[in-house]
Amino acid sequence: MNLFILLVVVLAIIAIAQLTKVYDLSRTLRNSREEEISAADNRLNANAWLVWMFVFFGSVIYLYAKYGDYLPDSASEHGVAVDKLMSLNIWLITVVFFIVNYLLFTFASKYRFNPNRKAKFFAHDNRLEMIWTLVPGITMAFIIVYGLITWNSMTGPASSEAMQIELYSKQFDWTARYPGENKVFGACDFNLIGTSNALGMVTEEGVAAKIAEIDHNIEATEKAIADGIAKGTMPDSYKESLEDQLYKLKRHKQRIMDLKENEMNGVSQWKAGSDDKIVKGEFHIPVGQEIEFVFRSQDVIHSAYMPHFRAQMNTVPGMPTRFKMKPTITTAEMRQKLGNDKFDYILLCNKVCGAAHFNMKMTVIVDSPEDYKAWLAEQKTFGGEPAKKQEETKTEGSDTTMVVASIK
Ligand SMILES: [Cu+2]
Repeated sequence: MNLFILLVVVLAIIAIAQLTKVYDLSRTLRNSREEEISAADNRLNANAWLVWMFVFFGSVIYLYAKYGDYLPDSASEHGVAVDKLMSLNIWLITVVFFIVNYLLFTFASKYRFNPNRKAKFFAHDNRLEMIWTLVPGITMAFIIVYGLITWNSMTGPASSEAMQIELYSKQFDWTARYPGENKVFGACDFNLIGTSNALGMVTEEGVAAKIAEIDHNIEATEKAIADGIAKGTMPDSYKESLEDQLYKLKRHKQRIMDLKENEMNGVSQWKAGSDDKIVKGEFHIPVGQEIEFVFRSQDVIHSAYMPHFRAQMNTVPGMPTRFKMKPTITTAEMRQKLGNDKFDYILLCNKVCGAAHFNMKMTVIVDSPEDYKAWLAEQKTFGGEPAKKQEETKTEGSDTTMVVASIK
């Protein structure tokens, strides 16, 4: 089918080229020059300009009417200001668009070639220069200042009442983390990232388990090298690659040994993590409560985009970013407002970050404070039951407990 369309297009181009040639030839036969255009042709072109102007304006108005309100009312407090700023800009652009295009098309039509008309010529006019410099200049300055004021109020520091939620991005999903009762996020470190610990949460058990895993690998690699040397059949290149692997394992272990246990608000960040709640697929936030999102990324730059709250922020590996907002409409209220009981707020990735970028999303549920509390209470903590876990680590083996003791 595609090939067929391509063929038709190519044939059409050839046909047009041939027709032009025939037209040129007929002019030569008639003894008229190419640049001599008849008054009838000029009239036709001038009218075509006007027809096209109406088609163009009509399509723009149609698109505005059809897609102008592509999002429902803002569901966050700052979003109202964003919408106001956006509407003002759209109005200005629309007015300028219609004036400029009206002049462009009507002048082209009205001032078509007329052998009896002579163009007025003047080299310079100070008043005109003033008008077309000052009017756009002042308008632009107004837009920029208004935009900056809105931006600053949106991105300023969160108030002391704000609760924090971490949104963690990686190819290709989102994870939300809530600090527990102590209101402190547990420490994270990329050296501890693994299949069962996607966020790289640092806890005593986590550190011990990772070191035990690395020790096991070091032992196996050392044994492979020793065996190879003993047998005398190991190629040099293979030995080198094993040694390289061994070096990397030891360096990884050292990095974990170097992790320092920091305190925050009087709570050890290694212990703070065990009551953190980690959720996937969907996360809840309470209506009317200021929320400060902290964004982190594991791999590449993603962008956390919540269109219904008019919120967007890049998530950058190695550099936490923030965004504060206060949701004002619960999911239930918005469903009622839109008459759509399947409606859900959404968190999307708005940066093309790889093959499954399109699928990187998470549902956001805005609850009443009571519902939110009930939901949060149901979520499991990272450490499960901390007391029980510590018991297990102690009975597992004395060497891992010793490693942790030596780091501390
Ligand atoms: Cu992404």
